Amino acid sequence: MKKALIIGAAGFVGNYLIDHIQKDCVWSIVVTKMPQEMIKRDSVEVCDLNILDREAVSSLLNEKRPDYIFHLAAQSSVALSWKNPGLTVDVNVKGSLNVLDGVRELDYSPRILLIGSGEEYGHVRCDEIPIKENNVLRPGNIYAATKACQNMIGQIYAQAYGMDVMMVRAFNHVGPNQTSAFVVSDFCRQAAEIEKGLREPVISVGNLSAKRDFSDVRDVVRAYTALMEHGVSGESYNVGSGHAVAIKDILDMILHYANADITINVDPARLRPVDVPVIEADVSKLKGCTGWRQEISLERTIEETLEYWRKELA
Ligand code: A2R
Repeated sequence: MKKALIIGAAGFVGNYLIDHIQKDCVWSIVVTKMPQEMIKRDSVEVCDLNILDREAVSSLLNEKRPDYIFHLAAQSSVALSWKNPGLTVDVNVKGSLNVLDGVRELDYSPRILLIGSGEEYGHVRCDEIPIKENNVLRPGNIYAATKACQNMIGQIYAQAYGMDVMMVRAFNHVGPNQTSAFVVSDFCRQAAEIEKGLREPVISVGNLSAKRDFSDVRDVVRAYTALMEHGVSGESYNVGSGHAVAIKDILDMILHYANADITINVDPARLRPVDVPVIEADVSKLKGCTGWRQEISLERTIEETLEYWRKELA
């Protein structure tokens, strides 16, 4: 039986990846979390690991000897990356390097999937949409720059050391259980709070014209396991829906499902220092390589995320 190691499994995506592997893959699962985090799952071995601790990364890899490594651990917030660029560089670049170096020292070659971001493409020109994997990278924020760097280092390790490393660029993924630091979850939470009378019937928003490529986190983790089985070493793969949707349209969907009359307030504090107008993935490489298809509509994701917040607030 193959053994999968998920590094950074206590976050939003990790939980869904565990669910999916348990349901659809015949693999044993070892996961890591930060010491202060909690993971309680049946049939899953849970270990503490800070990827900035190089020795700890090596000893965990030597002890567990996984076949597949999903590297999810990251400082994943664009907003925090402006406030704390040093931490973001440390975790997303140095931490990933620690994982790659730990793997390089092993006496066998596990498959590694490095999780990057659609944000790496940054300031994309109109004629470059939908964005292919070989597009020029022009990162527009610190988080994006660190993920672009992780991708480049992953490619170099695959070429220089013959390591079995693949990279994904995941576009915006959303779903129940996501923190309200991310736009869809934030709006759903605000709508659920309004329904419960916990706030004035006004949703505070940032830049509504930005277009992003949203997909359901459950579709995203299916793409990750499909790539683990069928992806080609040294390659990067976009993971997304292939359709950019304006934040305004997302908001309209949420207002449609909300059981309250809600007005919109543009809050200057929510506008990012630099915003990238349109990001949309070309996912033909992922589809061609794995046969993966999107299964969950944005409407369903939004309805379920709103329902999640209703339950959280109950
Ligand atoms: O920051 P925390 O305490 O929430 O922990 C996060 C963890 N993490 C670390 N793990 C090990 N060593 C570190 N030095 C370290 N710093 C942070 O990685 C969290 O539990 C996990 C990442 O989960 P989320 O922030 O919820 O990200 P999400 O949405 O699950 O995204 C997974 C991957 C990331 O690489 C994103 O950049 C990418 O997908 O979009």
